[in-house]
Amino acid sequence: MAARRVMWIFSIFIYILILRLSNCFRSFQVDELLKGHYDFKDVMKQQLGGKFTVGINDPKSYTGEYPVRGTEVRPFYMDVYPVTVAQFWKFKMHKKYFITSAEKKGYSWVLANHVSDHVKKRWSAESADPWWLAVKGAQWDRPEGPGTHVRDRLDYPLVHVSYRDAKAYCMWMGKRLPTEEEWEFAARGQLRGVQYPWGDRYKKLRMNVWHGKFPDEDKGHDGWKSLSPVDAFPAQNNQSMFDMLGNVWEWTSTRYYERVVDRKLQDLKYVLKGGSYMDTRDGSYNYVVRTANRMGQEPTYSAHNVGFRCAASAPHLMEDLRRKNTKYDRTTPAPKRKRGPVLHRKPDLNKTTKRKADREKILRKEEL
Ligand SMILES: [Ca+2]
Repeated sequence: MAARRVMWIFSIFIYILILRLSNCFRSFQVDELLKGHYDFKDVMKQQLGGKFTVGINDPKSYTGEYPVRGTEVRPFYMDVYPVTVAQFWKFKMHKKYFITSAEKKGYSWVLANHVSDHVKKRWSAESADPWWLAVKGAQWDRPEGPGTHVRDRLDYPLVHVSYRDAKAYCMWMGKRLPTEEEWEFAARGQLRGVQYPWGDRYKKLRMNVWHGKFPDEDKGHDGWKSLSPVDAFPAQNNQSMFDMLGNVWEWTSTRYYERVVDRKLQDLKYVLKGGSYMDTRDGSYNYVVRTANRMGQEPTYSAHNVGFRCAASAPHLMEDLRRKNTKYDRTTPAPKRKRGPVLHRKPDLNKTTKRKADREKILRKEEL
């Protein structure tokens, strides 16, 4: 009896040992896979902040980007790229018990065109919008559902990520989500009030958007018919920020409210910025992709075109901002000039070359 018990304990010990060794081996494999992808994209850019305007002057817009309004942001840092698959994978390796909203719900939204027939039949359900499918098992490492993987997409933006997931990742990194104002400030660089990060005129091959008739055909004139790597296009503004517009929507920490509904009656939603590969540059299908545009979603929402990037406060740069404001702000009153004593002298008529009439006038006053 005692010998059997010892055998049981020994077997359990061997089983745990094998399990731990296989986990270690798997971690090593993942580390090898992520090497060269993880650190490369973990770069932040300093944004000095200051006064600027958010929104756009387009009265037809119904998303809340109109009217233009003045605001101010404090100095902060912003991720140069959206968070990539490799970065999040690293996070998941460290936080093994963290479950994303999509994993918890068991499904996430994927564009029907990107789902295989097999998955469509067995693993998906339609929604009110026929182009969206709720795909069972679609999550951060299975972007198009069962049978798909991200091993060859390590530099792609992370998708199927909710506000809650994004916030948890940023906190783990010692950062936070940007506010809507910060996001717009960083997108426009030094150019204020412009539609695109590079200016007001649309340019080809600068962002990943939809070309063609939605949802049947994406012609992929920009080279990409679905998601693209975060550095597929050159930096979009003069601050070297990549992928701000197009590719994936990005979560912010700003609450979203419909303008015409009482705020107290509205569900909790957060603002997403930047547009995605499913949106168009002119708004012919879905959203207009421009710096001011915005969308509101619930904190547990996740989809194939939603990602995020992180920000961090920079209070040590406040003095630099104050100095900049003093230098450039035209509303700052000019310093008063010191004036010397006023001297009251009698005019010397012999030395002046005034006209005769003036001379006579002065003489008359003196006589009085
Ligand atoms: Ca495209």
